[in-house]
This record gives sequence, C-alpha cells and structure tokens, in this order.
Amino acid sequence: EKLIDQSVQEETDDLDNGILVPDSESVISSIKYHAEFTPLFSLENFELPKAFYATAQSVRDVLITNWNATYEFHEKMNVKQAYYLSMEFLQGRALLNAIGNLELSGAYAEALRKLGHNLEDVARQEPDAALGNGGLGRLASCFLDSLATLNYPAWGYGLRYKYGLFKQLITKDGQEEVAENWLEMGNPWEVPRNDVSYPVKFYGEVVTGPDGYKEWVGGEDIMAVAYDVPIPGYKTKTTINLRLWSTKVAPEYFDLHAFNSGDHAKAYEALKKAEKICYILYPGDESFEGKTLRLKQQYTLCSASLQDIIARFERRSGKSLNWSEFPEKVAVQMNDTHPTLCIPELLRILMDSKGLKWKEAWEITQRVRTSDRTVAYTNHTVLPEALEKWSLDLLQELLPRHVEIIELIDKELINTIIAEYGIEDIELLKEKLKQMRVLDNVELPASILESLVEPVESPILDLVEEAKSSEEVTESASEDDELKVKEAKDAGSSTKVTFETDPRLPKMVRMANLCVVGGNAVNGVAEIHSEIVKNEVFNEFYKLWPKKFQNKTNGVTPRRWISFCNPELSKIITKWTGTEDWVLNTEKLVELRKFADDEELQSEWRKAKRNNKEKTVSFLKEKTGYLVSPDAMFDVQVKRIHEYKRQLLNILGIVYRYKKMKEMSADERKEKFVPRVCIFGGKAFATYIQAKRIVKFITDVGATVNRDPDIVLIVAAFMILSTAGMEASGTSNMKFAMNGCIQIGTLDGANVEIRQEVGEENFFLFGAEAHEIAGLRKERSEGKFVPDPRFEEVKKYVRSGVFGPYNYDELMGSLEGNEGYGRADYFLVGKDFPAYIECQEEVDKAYRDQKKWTKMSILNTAGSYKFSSDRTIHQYAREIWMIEPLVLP
Ligand code: HBZ
Repeated sequence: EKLIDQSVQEETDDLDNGILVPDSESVISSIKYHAEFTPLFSLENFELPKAFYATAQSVRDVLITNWNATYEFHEKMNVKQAYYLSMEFLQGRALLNAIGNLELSGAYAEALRKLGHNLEDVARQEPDAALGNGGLGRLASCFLDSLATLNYPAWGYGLRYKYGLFKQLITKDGQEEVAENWLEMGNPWEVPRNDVSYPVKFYGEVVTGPDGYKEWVGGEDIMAVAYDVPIPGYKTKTTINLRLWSTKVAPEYFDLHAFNSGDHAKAYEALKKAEKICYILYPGDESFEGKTLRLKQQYTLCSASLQDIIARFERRSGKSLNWSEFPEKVAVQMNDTHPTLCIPELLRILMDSKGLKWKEAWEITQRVRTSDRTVAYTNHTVLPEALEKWSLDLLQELLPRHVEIIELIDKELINTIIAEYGIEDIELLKEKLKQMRVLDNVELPASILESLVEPVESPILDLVEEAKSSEEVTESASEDDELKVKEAKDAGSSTKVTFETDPRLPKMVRMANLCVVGGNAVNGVAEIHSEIVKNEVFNEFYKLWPKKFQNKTNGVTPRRWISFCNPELSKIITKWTGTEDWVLNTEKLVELRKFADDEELQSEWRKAKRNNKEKTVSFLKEKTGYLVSPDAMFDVQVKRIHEYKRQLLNILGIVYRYKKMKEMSADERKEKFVPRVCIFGGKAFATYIQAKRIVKFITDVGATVNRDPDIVLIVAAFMILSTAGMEASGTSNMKFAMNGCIQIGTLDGANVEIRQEVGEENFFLFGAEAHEIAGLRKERSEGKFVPDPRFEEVKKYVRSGVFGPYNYDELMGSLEGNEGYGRADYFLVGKDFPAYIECQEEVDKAYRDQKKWTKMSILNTAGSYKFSSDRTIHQYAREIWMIEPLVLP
C-alpha cells in the first residue's frame, strides 16, 4: 500500500504534463458509472468479475480519448506510417499493462480498495487474449507496446479469432486440449467499427475488359469488419491501433429466398461459411499445414488490411494523389510468410482498381530506386517443415487473379536470374532457377523458353571456347569468333531448352521466395540466425541482392516484462540506478554493474527474489497441489513443446539426477546436490505425437519424483536448450535475463548475444555449436556415434518402468535410431547429454555460493539492456521502415 500511495502522489504530480491523469475519486465515479450502465452489471452486485469489466470500461474511456487524439494528429501530419501485419498477436491480459502505461496503477488500486476490492484480484479476472502460439505472436505484441511508447506512427493488423490458443489440461494421459472462449463475456478493450468494412473475394474467375484491364468476378464475397484495440504507450499520450478483422457474410449472400421458403439451413450456409474464417487460431507452431481455411484466413488479413491502407493513403493524399509516393507513406512488415499474399494483393489493387501498369505497380511494391521501402519480410524459422508452400492448384481455385500476378513476379525473377548468370552455362542456370523460383515444379514461361538455347556439339563453339580460355587470344580474333558463334546458332546448331518438371509432384508456390523477391528487406531475428538466413536458407538470394538482408535481434518490452510483472525488483533497480528512467532507456540498467558486489544491494536483491519465490510457491500450490520450498533453486523451461527445443534433454537430466540421488545416502545427497524445483511450462500441438509423448513423460516423472519420500525434489521449468542453429532467437531467454535469472543454454539464437552482454562467467554454456551440427548428424547416420554410458543408463532406467506403465520405447527409441525413425536423434540429445549434466553440476556448485550467485543474477539484469523491444523497434524504424517518431503536441 505504501508503494501505491507513493505512486498516487507521483501521478498527481504528472497532471501538468498534459497527460490525462484522473485521481482516485474520478476513477471511482467512472467505475461506478460503468458498473451501472454496462449491461449485466449493477452497483449492488459488484463482485469480482463485474468489478473487472466496469474497471476495464473506465480505463477504455481514457484510451479512446488518447486514441482519437493520436489518430487525428497522424491524419493531419500525413507522415510515413508502418503497418505490422501478423496472423498472431499474443496480447495477454491488458488491464495492468494499460493502467501501468497510463501511470494510473496507484489511482486504480486506491479506487478499487475504496470499492472493496484489491487491484490484483480484479486483474486476475481478465481472460487471456491468447491470439498467438508463442514467440512470434508475443513479439508482435511487444512491438506494439514499443511503437506506441516511442511515438512511432504505426499500426498493427491481425485477425480477431473467436477462439484463441487452446487451454491445456494435464491429465493422467498427458495433455488434453479445450477451446479457449476468451470472448464469452465480451472484450472490453475493443471498439467494433461497423463503419469500417471491406469485401474479400474467394474463387470466381478473371476476365479481361475491353480496355485491357483484368477483372476478378464471381465467386464468393465475404465482409471483413474492423475491431480496433487501442494500444497505449508508456508515459506518452500516443495510443496506436491494433486493427483486428472479423468476418461476416456480405448482405447480398444471405439467401433470403431460401429463408422465406423455409430452407433455413441453406439460408444460413453462407453466413456460417463467412464467420468460420475467424473462428479459431491455427495452433500450429513451426509446422506448415496446407489447409484451405488457413489460406482464407491469410488472404482475409492481407486483403482487408491492404484495402484499408490504400484507402487511407488516398484519403490523406486528397487532390494531390500520386501513386509513386506510396512507398514514401507506407511501410508494410510481414511477420513471417503468413501475410505473403499482401504482395500480390497490393499489385492487384494497384493494377485492377487503380489502373496502374505492371511496371509501375511492381516498382511501388518492391521499390529499389529510392531508400523508401514498401514491403519487408521477417523470417522466424529455419526449419524446412515450417516454410510455407501452397499448392498452386489450391491457390488457382481460391485466388485466380493472384496466381496470374505471382506468375508475373516469377517471370521478373527468372529474367533477373538470367541477367545475372547468363545463358551460356545452361545447367548452372537451370540449377539456379530450380533453387530460386517462386513457382516450384512448374515449366518455364514459353516466352522465356524460346529465348533459351541449349548448346549442342559444335566444332565452331568448341573452337571458340578453346580460344577464349587461351591467353594469346586477341580482341579482334574473339570478335570474329563471336560472329561465327552467332552464325552457328542461327544455323540451328543448338536445341530448345527444356525445364524438367515432375508430373507426379504437385506444383507449388514457395511463399518465402515470394517474400524475398517482392520484399525490399529480409531480416532474421538474432545475429546467428540472420547469418544462417544469408548463408544457408536464402544464400542464392543473398548472392543476388546482398543489401536486402539485415539482422534485427528480437527484444521484449521492459514495461510488461520487468516493471509491471516484477515490481519488487523494479523498485530496487530504480533505487540503485537512481532513476525510473531505465523503463524507457534500458541502457541505464548497466549502472547496476558498479554495485554487483555491494552487500546492501545484494541483500535487497536476494530478498526480492525470495519474496517472488514465495509467491511462486503459493501459485504452484494453488495450481498443482504441491508444496515446494522457496529455498530450493527454481529450474524453469517455458516454451512450446518441440523436439528441437529439447525439453527431453532437460527431463532426462532430471531423471539422471533422481537416479543418482536414489543411489546415495541422505548425507551424500545433501553434499552432492542442491535441492531444485523443476518447472516446465508449454503446450504441445495437438497432433504432434512426439511432443505429446514428451508432455506425458514429464508428468510421469513429476508424479513419481514428487511422491518419493526420500527426495526433496519436486518436478512441477528457465532454459534454452535447443540444438544449436535451430532456435531463431528465443525471447523467454530475454525475459529471464532481465529478471536476474541465470541461464543454462547452448550457443543458439539470441543466447549468443545475451551471453556476450551479461558476460561469459554469468551464463552456463554447454553443447555442440551450430557449425558442428551437420557433421555430427552425418556421423550419427553413419553409425559412428558412441553414446556416453550415462546416456545409456538413463534411457534404460526410463524403460525399466520406474515412471509407470506407459511404454517409453518409442520416445527413447527416437533418441537411438530405431526402425521407423529415419532421423535418429536428429536433435542430438545423446550428443549433448554428458555436457549438459556436467554443466548442471557446475550450476549446483555456483548456487551454493549465494554471494557469487547473487552477483551473477545482478549482472544478468544489468547486461539485459540490449534486449528491450524499444531498441529493436528503433532499428526497424530507421533501417527498414524509414519512419520517424511523431510526438503529440
Ligand atoms: O519466433 C519463434 C521462434 O521459434 C523463436 O526462436 C523466435 O524468438 C520467435 C520470435 O522471433 N517462432 C514462432 O513462434 N513461430 C510460431 O509461433 C508459428 C506459428 C504459426 C506457424 C508457424 C510458426 O504457422
């Protein structure tokens, strides 16, 4: 409460900053007003859920005022604006974040207290807006927070899924999924905009009009309707917009005739079809599923957003509309390939509705002439199975006009490749085309085939080649020879080139290639990842356009991920850095380094950590029934369950530890091991069988270990254990470092940079490095790998049935290369296992020295300054979008 009173004071002090800051009395009347006038609520019945909705509505009033002011200002200034297109925004709960950014936490806490409630309890009522799977979706949400905070003119565009990511139940059989109906009680943060809607077409056909323009006609139209979610910045009035599209039937498609004649099912068919599009977030993570519904979702996002962006451009330009200025006003960022269709969609609108020629439209889309960029692409994965490839047939059926445009883009690319590599070495050219084309397994366009000739055995040509490579050749002689070559060609001494396709395989569109060709910038999300993007995944494109490729190391918002979630530690940071400024300028965190050995800071630091652990203890008790000791080391891994993230390595390490403990006397145990609470958090994709087995395995180990009276160790997980080169970045690692957690991990993703910033001695590193992986896999597949006896021991132990009757043969077999597993231990768990458990022994040793441990912890927070999404957003703004901050007067 002291903390709250203090912040109330600070907030009242802010009144003259021009930021709207109500005091607690006006907050009370606003909450009361909404409690009375919001449907379902009444003042007499002011229970927790109702208190939440009335409180949220009252915060929304402030947000809308600021949103309107920001919107009007941006409209007037007409500067270049960035648009972040993402199929996912993992917003999570908004209440504490909104009042924190508005600096109203104190006023709201006090108001609610006077109304008989505690702010934290009220905030817990909010359903989780889980419109994302994991890192990619959460990154988008952190970016919005930074964009608003840094006063950038920018919007997010996404889809308003009725059901977010499934809820996870842990049963005796492992994970079960249940639908997450987050909108059940209504969403207090959104503003439905019935005045903003656009038609989105599927199917139909393309016709050419008398003037030569193409028109896409027939098919099915649906309507995309906007729902705006205001995104407040921290300590600024700037409130930007997250526009989420929902889908409904276009009025002309509701079959009133069928309804009137009693055929209700038929009447509602179109309605259901349209609404179905935004029903559910695809729960896939790092995997690609080529389903029609997903394609419809992607196109809805792209089409509605582009129509909206173009309408805004036209409106703001007014009479001085000039399409070539589009890249000076608009930057579109594609969050992975999911919104790739915005490239052909932009071209389609420019050509078919605005009357531009192909060349003009193409230049606007991927402008290379000036420094202004329109469309850019961020890659988040190097896993081949995650790269999107849509069937050309499916696209042809659903979006026939886009296929024509994609063919034009493919042709542009082919011409560029020919210009780069020439036609002399036809085999080389074919190879390049095969690797780089947007269309896969599709014959070359006839016009291009005609221009290519394949050399045949020709004495003249041979002679020329010979002469060219000999040093004595003179200019005139070579000119002479070229003439002969031309004559030889004209005389038909060469044959038409054929470009082999396989009729048994489907024709595909490679979305990542389309993004690289149509986009003006391509970036990875951590240094090591961007290097892999340049040197492996898109190496051919990198050779062609080296300047397109950039790195933008991810970041997370320090508001949500330290300031609001860890108030105790935040207070200490403010005290020792001497200012609250670190929340905006995380470089200030570096100041902490100076005091890392200071007894007083250390003791405050430990106390805050201890209190947080106690909160975690109550939380675990409530959620799992297990009571754990706050004295133990908490060992945490939270992320989607995936083989490459290697939760298996973690759990096998735990099993190994458990077995060793069982073999020891109590005294020996105490001496050798530090007590640990191991916590895993993460969802498995419902049909990813191996991931589900891992969940089952973790819960089985937990059940056994937790029941064991001998062992003071509870399994209920902070680690990046991925096979090196496979985790693009990781962002939980950043959150953990900010909060002073010491990490154990491989040299992968952003870990590389985190370790560099926090210092090698404050990061537990183990495992093979990215450049070794291919060789190790080869060795493995050739049967040359000799497993460590400790690895054999732990698998045998698991198979012996200590963790219950479940058959673990398949899970353990996958680490060995049993039949049926082509990719024997593809993720190299066996290879890294010994290094991992040895590294964990080092962790135990370090933990015993609490002074050293605390210092390591402080240095992690101090070194985490780089991983603020504010830094990331400034880089995108300056190096890709070319936009500048615009502070409201
Ligand atoms: O994006 C993650 C990466 O695994 C992680 O390393 C990185 O830090 C993060 C942000 O850059 N990727 C995802 O989260 N990917 C997805 O969630 C995903 C969702 C749907 C898909 C494919 C991937 O169809």
